[in-house]
Amino acid sequence: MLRPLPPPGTTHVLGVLNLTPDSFSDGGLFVSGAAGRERIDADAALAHAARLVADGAAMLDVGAVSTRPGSEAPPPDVEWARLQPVLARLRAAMPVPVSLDTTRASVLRRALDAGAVDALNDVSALGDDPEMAATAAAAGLPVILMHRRGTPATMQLAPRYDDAPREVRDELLASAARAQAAGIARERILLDPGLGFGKRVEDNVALLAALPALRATGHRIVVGASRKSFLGALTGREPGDREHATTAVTVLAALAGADFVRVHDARAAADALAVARAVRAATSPPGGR
Ligand code: PMM
Repeated sequence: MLRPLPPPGTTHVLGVLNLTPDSFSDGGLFVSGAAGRERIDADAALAHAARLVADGAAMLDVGAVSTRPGSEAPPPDVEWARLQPVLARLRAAMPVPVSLDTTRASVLRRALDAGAVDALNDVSALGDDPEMAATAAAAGLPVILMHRRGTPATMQLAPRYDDAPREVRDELLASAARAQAAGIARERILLDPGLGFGKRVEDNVALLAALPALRATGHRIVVGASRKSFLGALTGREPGDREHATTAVTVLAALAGADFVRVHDARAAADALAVARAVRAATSPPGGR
């Protein structure tokens, strides 16, 4: 049985659990050792997930492939070998829905067989694997379609947009139409502008400014800015020191009506959202007082 996503109408924390040796801000916490002989510290990963939930994550996003600019994906068997020791235990131990951050249908199928996933988070918007849309549709999964130009290996080489918000929205809507044609119900399709994925600093900023237009598509929205390099460019801070900048994006996303913020530090986000929610609730509707 799939667990339903947290309800619409407010912004939720989507807590990140990266089972990777090489993610840019939290790689190597739970996966260590040489390729082919990796060691997964499942207990530490579970403890981290429990802390994310205790800190306010309403959903967990688990991934085992780094999408860091310039990175190459490992084979699907390596991806699954990282997920397998953690995923089913995690799903059983945690009271929240779990999304799987993968672009491979074979990996999603194994996770579904393990009864360990409630949603798909696909950073290729179902584009990398021709079997992904049908696999997600058959399972009735909600899907997060994230916008990306190019692949992680190439995406930051020369990103260029004339009008990033319009182009990203149009490309996401085209992805959503393909997902619907494959049998995924419209209300199960969430859109994510893919901050940092083939975008310049100014594109990321413009995309944040234009979140209300993405929300106006009627799809639920996910925003992932946590510790990303555009925040480093704006603040001069290293990845481990971008939490305040991340929190600023959390507030901006909440005020723009985003449904999820995908973050590494659930506590900072949950606190910021509590304040943003209270202020939104106290804001008079147009024509009101
Ligand atoms: N960012 C990363 C990975 N997966 N998924 C979605 N939907 N949105 C994102 O912005 C996103 C993602 C890269 O960040 P990480 O390496 O810290 O997980």
